[in-house]
Amino acid sequence: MTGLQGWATATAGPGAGARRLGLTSSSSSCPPRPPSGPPPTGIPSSSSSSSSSSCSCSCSCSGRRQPEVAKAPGPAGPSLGPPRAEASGDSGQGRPSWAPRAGSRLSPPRARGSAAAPKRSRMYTLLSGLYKYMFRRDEYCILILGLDNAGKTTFLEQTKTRFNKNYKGMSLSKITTTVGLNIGTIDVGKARLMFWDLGGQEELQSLWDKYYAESHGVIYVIDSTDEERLSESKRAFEKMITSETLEGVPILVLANKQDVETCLSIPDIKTAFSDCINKIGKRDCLTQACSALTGKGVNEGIEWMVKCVMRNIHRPPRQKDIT
Ligand SMILES: Nc1nc2c(ncn2[C@@H]2O[C@H](COP(=O)(O)OP(=O)(O)O)[C@@H](O)[C@H]2O)c(=O)[nH]1
Ligand SMILES: [Mg+2]
Repeated sequence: MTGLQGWATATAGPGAGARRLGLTSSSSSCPPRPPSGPPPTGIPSSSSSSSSSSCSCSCSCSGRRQPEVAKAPGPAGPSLGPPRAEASGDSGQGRPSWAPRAGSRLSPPRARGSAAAPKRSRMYTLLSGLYKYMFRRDEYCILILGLDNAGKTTFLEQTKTRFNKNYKGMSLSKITTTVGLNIGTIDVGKARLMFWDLGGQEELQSLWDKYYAESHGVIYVIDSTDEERLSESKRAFEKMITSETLEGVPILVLANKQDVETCLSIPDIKTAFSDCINKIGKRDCLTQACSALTGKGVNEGIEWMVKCVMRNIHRPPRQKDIT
């Protein structure tokens, strides 16, 4: 009944929109009147002919008055439609021919149109949310640290070659010492990893902590063939993991150059770094055998890192739309 009421008043001039939305009471200066055109969709064809009588009021109802019977309270509403007994008659005797049967679910076209607007806007919000979800990447910054000559830049080049389909990197054997910083990006599923390969020389190590606050993960590269510098590497590692700015950040330790026969094994390296174990704290940490040159262990290391940064709720990613 409310729908009909709204429809009837919707044609009655200024303020009709508000009334359609149910913002006004049903009492109008002029009684509701039937539509002059064809019936709204859903109205039985028998009710399409108008049977209005004349109205003498000065409102915008065009001088047509709704028959008295339409105002008689019916069982389902206070002001519209005839009593049920009359309304249920097949021929529509006793009720205005334009009035719908009591209990029918009629919704006037205008009222429907106004309901469709918020529906469309909800649909737009849903679709744009879905689009953003599908075409959005979570960006993580990964530091590649370790002493100079450990194989950091070689590892970065190998990673880019493996994870970027069309990437044509430089020949790995031609990589020379990094003076400043190398950067690289790969996409793994919905994650985008941005690598910062920092110089490992002693004077450059003091710059590492400038990047800690922004990083989501650290890959620490050890030269497994350089036993002499292992303790130096351990000191740099220890300093790094005890930095408060890096708290909770996952660390992947790469025992690199495992392709060299005489290299130290993983247990050897773990023993050399055993002092650091209780300083690692609450974070994900993995020691992975690797050869940046041949690619052994590279995929495993990266996939582990992706998993860890994604589940680390303390360092949420930066979200970027794919362009
Ligand atoms: N045999 C072997 N050599 C490697 C490996 N990774 C790097 N290298 C070599 O180690 C040297 C230093 O590598 P680089 O990537 O420049 O080290 P960075 O200073 O840590 O960036 C280069 O001569 C590389 O070819 C590896 O997995 N196996
Ligand atoms: Mg380098």
